[in-house]
Amino acid sequence: MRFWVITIFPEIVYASMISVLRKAIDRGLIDVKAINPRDFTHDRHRTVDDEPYGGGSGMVMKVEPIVSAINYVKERDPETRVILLTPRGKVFNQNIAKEYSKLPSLTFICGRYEGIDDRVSYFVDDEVSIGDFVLSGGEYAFLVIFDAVARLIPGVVGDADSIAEESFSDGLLEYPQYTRPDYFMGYGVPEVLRSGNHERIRRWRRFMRLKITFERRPDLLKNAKLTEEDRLFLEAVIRGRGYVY
Ligand code: 6GU
Repeated sequence: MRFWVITIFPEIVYASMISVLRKAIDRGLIDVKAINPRDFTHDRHRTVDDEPYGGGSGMVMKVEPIVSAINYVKERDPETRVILLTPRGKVFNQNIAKEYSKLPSLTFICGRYEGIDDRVSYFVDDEVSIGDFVLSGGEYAFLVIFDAVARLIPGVVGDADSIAEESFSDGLLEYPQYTRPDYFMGYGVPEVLRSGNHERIRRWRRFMRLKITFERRPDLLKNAKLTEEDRLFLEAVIRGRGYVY
């Protein structure tokens, strides 16, 4: 899968390609290329920003260098989906990550400074935000989305089961994990996990996922895929009966 990033800070993008993502790049599963809008300017100072019409503080990113960069990418990769990273966009989530991971190519536009000339929006397919807070640049939003999407591409993360089981893949938070030692500062590992009884362990993990989701993110339960067993577990959680199954 191809990722293009339109950014005046290509070094942020390239310096972050480490660990799992670096290996995926080296193995040819994904390809990342940063395109600098400065390379599409024609003045001596390679100007990518200017004062806002109507006045006000800060600078605004100019439309021409960004649209020239989009056109450069589209000429080389016509099937790419162009995404503007902006706090105004649709909020990114695991469903969007899944959708993007099935596409052959994505192009992300990272805004900087106080904003970007609004006319850029006529040249993009989607506008996406990563949450209700303000970042100084879209580069960090790109890194978040890139990690979430890339790890869904077959082969990028070793164990397919670990992806299927983890938080949000079925709308629930993850169950608690433990490793040695059995006791740490008086805190033990739940007995059931050392029982060797795989059915009990499965039920306990499912129960804990439902309990933790109910306690911390009840909003997620609305869209979760629940079985008959899940409903019994949830009822026990709601009545405060603890782990009874
Ligand atoms: Cl995509 N960009 C910026 N600058 N800030 C954000 C964001 C994006 N998503 C949340 N905050």
